Amino acid sequence: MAMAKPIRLMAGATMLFFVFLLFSMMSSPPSIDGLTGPNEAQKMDDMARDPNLDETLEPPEPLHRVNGHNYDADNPTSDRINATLLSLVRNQELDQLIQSMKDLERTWNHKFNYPWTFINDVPFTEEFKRETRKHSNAEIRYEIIPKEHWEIPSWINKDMMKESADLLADQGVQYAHLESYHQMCRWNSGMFYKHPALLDMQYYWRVEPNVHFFCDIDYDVFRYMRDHNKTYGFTVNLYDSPESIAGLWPETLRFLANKEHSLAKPNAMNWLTDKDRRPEHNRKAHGYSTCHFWSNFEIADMNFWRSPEYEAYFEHLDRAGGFFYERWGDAPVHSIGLGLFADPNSIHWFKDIGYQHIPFFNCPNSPKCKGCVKGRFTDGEAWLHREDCRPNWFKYVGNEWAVPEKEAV
Ligand SMILES: Nc1nc2c(ncn2[C@@H]2O[C@H](COP(=O)(O)OP(=O)(O)OP(=O)(O)O)[C@@H](O)[C@H]2O)c(=O)[nH]1
Ligand SMILES: *[C@@H]1O[C@H](CO)[C@@H](O)[C@H](O)[C@H]1NC(C)=O
Ligand SMILES: *[C@@H]1O[C@H](CO)[C@@H](O)[C@H](O)[C@H]1NC(C)=O
Ligand SMILES: [Mg+2]
Repeated sequence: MAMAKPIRLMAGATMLFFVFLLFSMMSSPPSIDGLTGPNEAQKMDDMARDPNLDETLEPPEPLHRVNGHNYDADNPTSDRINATLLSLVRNQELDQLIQSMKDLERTWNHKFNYPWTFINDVPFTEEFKRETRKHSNAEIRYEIIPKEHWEIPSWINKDMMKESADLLADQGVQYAHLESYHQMCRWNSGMFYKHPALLDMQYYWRVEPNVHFFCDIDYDVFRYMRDHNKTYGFTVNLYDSPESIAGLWPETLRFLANKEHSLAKPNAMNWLTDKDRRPEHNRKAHGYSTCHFWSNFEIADMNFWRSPEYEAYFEHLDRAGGFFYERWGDAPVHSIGLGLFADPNSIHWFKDIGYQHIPFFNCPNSPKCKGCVKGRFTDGEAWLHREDCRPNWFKYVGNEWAVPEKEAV
């Protein structure tokens, strides 16, 4: 049905107002079975000590290592499992991607030779293929995203999207008007693991252009995930910009109000809903702490994203429209999904993987690391230290790498 432009705009504005009304009403959310807030008595202090300063060697055995030719690139019966290094990347990010490749090949993959999968919404250039091939002995796959996985869904109203972006930009939300950024966040939230080229894969290590890896890793991290029953691995845990996700938690609660969706037992609900440490963030995000695993680094099992629980959750969020009317990131969406539907014990802090995506680091205290300052969280402005949410993760879920009580300072 064709509508005159002013009428369409007015209709859009009315809908927008309605959505905001809903969001503001959601500040007293419906009650959910099994939803327990943090214990008021446990007041959160900052970490007494930074666990990155503890001497960090390797995680517990079993660890699977190079032994003779078992990980040679051309070994058809190698010990590699069903896993790939994975990068969504644009042609113009070639140099930055090569930076990331060099670091990861030097510190880990030249030993294990896991395949790389590069994915793009447009075809890779010959130059991109030629240059990236120079930096790994492993197989490299170049894939295009199916249109229907990337394009803005039909139920999204473009006028409303534009007006929402204006409002978000007024509140200082980065990339509010960049449509491709919204598409990227949605794709990373609920689409990437459906790519036909990944259907025969179980584990992935997400790598972005222009990240740094600092420490030699001498065991197969994918085997570590499998042998230790891990679903998800992270390095950095942060607070999010509440303005970019004002409706995400209310929409999550609406999803959970349907009793068919049962939470994992145990789960990380108290980490998701902490309001002691940054009360303002929790208030602006309507009950979500905004704590999330920083998803530019992920080592994870795609079968979790493929599970009925997560799939239903993503579908619900996608229909709600917040990837486009707000700027829901894949980091909070993944993190909430994990917090609700994964056993927290299956989430692993890769404390030993030295990592930087500007402006944050994970830098362990280990002789295997070069080029980062142990315990440094950021090299940016001092206020960025407030963005560290690891203290909440360690408080509520624990830290399997912690030194025994008596040794702690
Ligand atoms: N092919 C393709 N890749 C994209 C597009 N937008 C983002 N990406 C990739 O998605 C990942 C995240 O995008 P970034 O622009 O780094 O987003 P960010 O990390 O939130 O922002 P920065 O702090 O600027 O790095 C990167 O691997 C990008 O290369 C796009 O439109 N097409
Ligand atoms: C790899 O993992 C996928 C997803 O779990 C599975 O469908 C496939 O059969 C696995 N392939 C092998 C060789 O194990
Ligand atoms: C992983 O799970 C399997 C099957 O449930 C179990 O046998 C094994 O002991 C677990 N391994 C670890 C390290 O927890
Ligand atoms: Mg980035």
